[in-house]
Amino acid sequence: MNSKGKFITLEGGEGVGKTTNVPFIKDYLLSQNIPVVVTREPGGTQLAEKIRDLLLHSNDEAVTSHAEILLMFAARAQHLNHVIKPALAQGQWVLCDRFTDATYAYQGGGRGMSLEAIQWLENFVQADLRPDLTLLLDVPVVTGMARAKNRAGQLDRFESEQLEFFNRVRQVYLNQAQQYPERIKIIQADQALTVVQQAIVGALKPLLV
Ligand code: Z5A
Repeated sequence: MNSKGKFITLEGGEGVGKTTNVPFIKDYLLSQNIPVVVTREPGGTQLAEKIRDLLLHSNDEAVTSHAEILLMFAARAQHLNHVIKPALAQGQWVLCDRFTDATYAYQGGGRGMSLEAIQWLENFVQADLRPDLTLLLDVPVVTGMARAKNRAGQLDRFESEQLEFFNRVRQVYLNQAQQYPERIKIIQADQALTVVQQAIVGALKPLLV
């Protein structure tokens, strides 16, 4: 296979349904005879998964916002070079659960880090690589938080944040969608799953031609 694959990212605040919809999107692409690599951020390689663990579960020592953002991009550099770029070069599609829009939303919106600094790091680590399509699953913050709380298990460092944090996260995601309407498609995800999935297919179809 010699044509380059497409890079699809899935974004949104907590509990919007990313994990639920990843297998659906994968199966849909496979049904269209499209080879797809499914991955996630932070993570996706051995080292990046170790960084993920540090980012989500470091409770012994406060993680500064600078350390957090640099660790996000350190994990991303590994992931891009060992997984994403090789797969795209081989003609496979890549479906990634979160990518750099999450850094704008969580570190920029949530933590208040400078968006210019994030943009600089994005250019430094990714050069001109950007997703071909980003599906932004959007639900009101209280809905997402309620869904996440209903799941079993302990909340991680991000999930333990408060309502205001997630309101800022959501606002930056929506701003990003307004700034890049060609790339970022908003999927209203507070609807029945079958309706959400129809909207996802509708957003994917233009990429298939
Ligand atoms: N992070 C960051 O700060 N900066 C970065 O650059 C990157 C990441 C890349 C890990 O993300 C954390 O990393 C993340 C941001 C940070 N922290 N947070 N919060 P993650 O993606 O691994 O974890 P997550 O965001 O916490 O995902 P999540 O909470 O697991 O949400 P989700 O995957 O979008 O939701 P879900 O598990 O698919 O669904 C939640 C529940 O809702 C579940 O019970 C479903 O059955 C239910 N659900 C799903 N869809 C529906 C519909 N349509 N109706 C009713 N119920 C539904």
